[in-house]
Amino acid sequence: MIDATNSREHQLLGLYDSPFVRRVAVTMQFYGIPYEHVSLSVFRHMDAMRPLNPLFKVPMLTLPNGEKLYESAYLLDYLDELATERGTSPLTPRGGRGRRHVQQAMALAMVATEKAVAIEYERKRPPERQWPEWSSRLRDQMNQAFGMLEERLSGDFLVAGRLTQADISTVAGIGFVRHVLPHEWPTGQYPALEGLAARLEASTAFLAVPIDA
Ligand SMILES: N[C@@H](CCC(=O)N[C@@H](CS)C(=O)NCC(=O)O)C(=O)O
Repeated sequence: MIDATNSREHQLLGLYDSPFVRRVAVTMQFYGIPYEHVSLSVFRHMDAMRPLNPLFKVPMLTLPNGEKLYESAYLLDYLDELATERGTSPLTPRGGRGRRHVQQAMALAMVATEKAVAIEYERKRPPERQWPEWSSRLRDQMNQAFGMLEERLSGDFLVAGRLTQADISTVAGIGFVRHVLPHEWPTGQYPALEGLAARLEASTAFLAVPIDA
C-alpha cells in the first residue's frame, strides 16, 4: 500500500521538452494527481539542480513522504499503483497478456525516443567531433521503431482499443522529435501515428503540459 497520507504534493523535476519527463507529467494529469513542477534543465540549471538531484538525470519524482524516484518507467509504475489504489484503471494493466502488449509497444516507443534524444546529443557536440555515420544509424533505428508502431496502429489506439501508456509514451516521443528535431520528422510517412499524435495532443492531459525549453 502506497503511503500517500502526507499532505505534501508530489514534485516532478525536469523540463517538458524531455519526452521522458513529459510522459510522466501527462500521466499525472490524466490520473488527476496534483504535483509541483520544478522546471529546471539538466544542462542550463546545474547549480540549482545539484542540491535536488546530483545525478542530473530527469525525470525525478519526489513523493509526499520525501522519497525520490528515478527512471521514468519506474515512475509510471508507481503512478499506476497509486491510481489503482484510488480506483482508477491503470494505463498499463497490472498483469497478464494485456500488460505484456502495452509494455512491448512502450518498448518500441522508448527505442524511437531514446534514439531521437541521442541524435540531439550528437548534434550538441562540436561540429568536428560529430560522427555522421552514427547519426545515420540512430536515425534508421528511430525510424524503424516508429515504423513498427505505425504498423501496429490500426484503430484509434495502439493496444486493446483504449488509451494506454503505449499511446502516451509514443506521442511524447513524437512531440520531442517534432519540436526539438523538426527536420528529423518524416512528415507523411507515418499517417496513423500523426493522427494519434493530433488526437492526444488535443487532449486535456497533453494540453496541460506544453513542451517548454
Ligand atoms: N531512461 C531514462 C532516460 C532519461 C533521460 O535520458 N533524460 C534526459 C533528458 S531527456 C537527461 O536527463 N539527460 C541528461 C543526462 O543524461 O545527463 C528515463 O526514462 O527516465
